[in-house]
Amino acid sequence: MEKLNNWIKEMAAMCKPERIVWIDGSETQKKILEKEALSSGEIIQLNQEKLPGCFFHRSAKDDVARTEHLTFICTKKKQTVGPNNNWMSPRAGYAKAKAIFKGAMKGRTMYVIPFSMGPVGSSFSKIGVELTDSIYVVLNMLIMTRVGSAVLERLGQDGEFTKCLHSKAELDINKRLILHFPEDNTIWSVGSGYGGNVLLGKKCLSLRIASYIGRRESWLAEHMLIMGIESPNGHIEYIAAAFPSACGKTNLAMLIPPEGLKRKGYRVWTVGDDIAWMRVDSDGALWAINPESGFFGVAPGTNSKTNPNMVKTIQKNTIYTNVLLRPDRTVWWEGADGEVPESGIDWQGRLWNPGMKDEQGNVIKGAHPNSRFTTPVVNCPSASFRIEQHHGVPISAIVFGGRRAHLAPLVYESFNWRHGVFVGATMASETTAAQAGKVGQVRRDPMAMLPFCGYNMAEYFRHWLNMGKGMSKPPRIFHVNWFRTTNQGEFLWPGYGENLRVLEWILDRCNNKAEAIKTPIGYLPRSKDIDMTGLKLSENALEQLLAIDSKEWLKELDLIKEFFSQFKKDLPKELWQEYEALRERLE
Ligand code: GTP
Ligand code: SPV
Ligand code: MN
Repeated sequence: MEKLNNWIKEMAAMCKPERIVWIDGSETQKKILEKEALSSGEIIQLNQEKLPGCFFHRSAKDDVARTEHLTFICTKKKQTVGPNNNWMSPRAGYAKAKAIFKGAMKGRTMYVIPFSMGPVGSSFSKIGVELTDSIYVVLNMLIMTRVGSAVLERLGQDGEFTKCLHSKAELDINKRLILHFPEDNTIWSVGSGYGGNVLLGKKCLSLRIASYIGRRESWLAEHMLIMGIESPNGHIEYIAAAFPSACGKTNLAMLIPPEGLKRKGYRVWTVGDDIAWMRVDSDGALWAINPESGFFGVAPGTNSKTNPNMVKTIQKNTIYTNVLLRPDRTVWWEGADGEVPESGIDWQGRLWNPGMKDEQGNVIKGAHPNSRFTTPVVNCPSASFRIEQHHGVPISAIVFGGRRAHLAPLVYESFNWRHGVFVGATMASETTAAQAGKVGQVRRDPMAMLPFCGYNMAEYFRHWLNMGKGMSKPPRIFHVNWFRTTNQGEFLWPGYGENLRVLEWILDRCNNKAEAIKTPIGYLPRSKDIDMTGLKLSENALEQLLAIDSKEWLKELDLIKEFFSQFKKDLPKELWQEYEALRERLE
């Protein structure tokens, strides 16, 4: 414990907190913290009859999403982080952040949160300790990670842990930095109080730092959901799927099978909705765990039709952030169940009525588009019984996907692992409210990891190629797109539960039970290969969803070339070969 204690002393000397409190993970301590946060106004208690154990929190107006432009990877050499990360030298990073951290916790308490990503004691798990001056962060970490004394015991006398330091400081966007020091296993985050910027076990540790460690230790840390699909004969197969932020991972991970499928009796088991750690086991297959123990899910659009399992999950012990507060102290957001409330307090704390407009004439939303709930996985009716199993689940298929109004078909299968890596590496998607900045801009987002890969993406692609060579039973790799639209901008595919129709084809392909046609981009189902019983789409919709426009794809190839070129000689030549082969097939 000497290492841990010395580090805490050093950080406290810099941040100057009034006192230091260790989080033990007990219910008693949690209650005390809730009381304190209630009395300071940091959280609001919701209607305890309707929403027992639930709280509400509003973050600062300019602190409502991850801030990628303020997120840095700090390594000795700039080359280590590649062209897609913001870089600083560790010396500059520590110095800049120190200036903000200095005395930032004056008059406040510094909480010490020992946490485990992954089940405590699993050889797969990683331990972190987060120091923070925010009770909101503590309460969220208690849901999202395994916290407390058991973790300290596991850490032992001088075990390895990720040193995570966070302070709200002044919540000033001009004094906000999210810094990663992979060479020191350290994260420093200052000036924010929201989500992925401050729950340091999530994107910072489990993706940016873990991806760096994973390359060294030969495993994968990915922005992926994990779900089990139990088929009518009772056999459960697992898939992992990478979609960029706010592109449907949470919804897919807990879907309810649609009416009408010819094969009845499917059941979905949720293992995770955001992050997967995957390694090759002694059977030569890829096995995955979800390192988290909670969901930090997007509120808007969540209702009993789109995601009935989540609606049930968030009825208790849930923290709601930046949603609309109703007069009866329940919550609402755009696309929630029931009638639009007649009035409420919006996410900015202002009186709100439906249809209100701002000076530019735009409708004012009650909830922020990136408003979220933090809720324990155990609340979820579809939670997998394998979550606490230390070996995780075997993965049959990897699915990449994005939000593309055009181009990408509903689903296609790659020819092999190497081509699958190319498909993942060339993914693109329209930006969403999950990151600060413009919404709806198409950007390349390889494996949905653009904002989360802790090192040079060219090396990351090489790591993926190598992982394939290490498996005797590699998962098959697919690409999906639920978001293709008509020229009028309407979604062609109904999505949500109906997505199981596509997953059914994917699993059948894995088991050599489904037909496909070979196209230049990969194997595609014919319209009749997708079970559409009980689902009526407009005429030709399925054909449009499965159409491939070679001219458009050739244009896309130019963008891919531009993207690949920035890696110069670092890009694995296999990916250039895949690029050339695709161009030839299209031409
Ligand atoms: P992060 O938590 O940011 O990583 O997001 P996520 O990938 O888990 O996305 P989530 O499932 O929360 O979905 C984000 C938004 O996309 C929500 O508003 C959903 O209602 C919407 N969405 C999810 N699945 C579908 C779908 O199949 N079709 C359509 N049209 N929209 C969807
Ligand atoms: C994402 O943006 O991909 C999220 C939300 O899952 S956050 O935790 O804020 O990163
Ligand atoms: Mn995410």
